[in-house]
Amino acid sequence: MITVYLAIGSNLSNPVEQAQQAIQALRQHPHIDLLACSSLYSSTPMGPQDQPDYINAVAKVQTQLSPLALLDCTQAIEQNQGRERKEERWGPRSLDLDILLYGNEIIDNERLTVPHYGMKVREFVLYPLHEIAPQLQLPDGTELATLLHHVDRNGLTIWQAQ
Ligand code: A4P
Ligand code: MG
Repeated sequence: MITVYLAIGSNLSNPVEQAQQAIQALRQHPHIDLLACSSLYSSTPMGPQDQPDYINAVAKVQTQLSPLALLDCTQAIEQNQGRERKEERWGPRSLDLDILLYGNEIIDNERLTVPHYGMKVREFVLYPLHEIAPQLQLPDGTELATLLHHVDRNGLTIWQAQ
């Protein structure tokens, strides 16, 4: 079994419900065990500012799925929740599920980059992750707690405590 951290993000079509539904989908998945989930956070948009605030959270799961099989699952959950892929970079979305960490593996292929390329600088990833994994070390040895010291909360607040 591999321990995996997933980032959940939504800013369209009732983001709180989107996040809760995604967590429920992970909980019910036959090949994924949900171990923990952070609170739901409200965050200001990274990227274009003319879009609604986001709801963000991080889930800790265990799975025997390969990285790409897991990506198929998370993308299927996105599709089920009405995700449309648009051209605009960092634009609004009903649900985004990103694989942050897959055990201690470093993965870099056409479909998957793990650790997630933006995770070290995104407050809406680091703070929820720290809530459920305060002792975490990244595969390169970086302490999560150290990263937090360098990243401003940027208005991040707990929307719904878990
Ligand atoms: N892909 C590669 N690595 C991964 C990974 N570790 N996890 C590939 C998941 N997917 C990965 O993803 C595009 C492709 O990335 C996938 O087909 C997969 O093969 P996508 O979900 O279609 O596109 P995306 O999520 O829009 O990608 P992008 O542009 O990287 O978006 P980001 O970086 O995730 O940013 N502001 C706040 N406050 N909160 C947010 O959650 N999110 C975004 C999206 C912008 N601003 C935000 C937030
Ligand atoms: Mg994504």
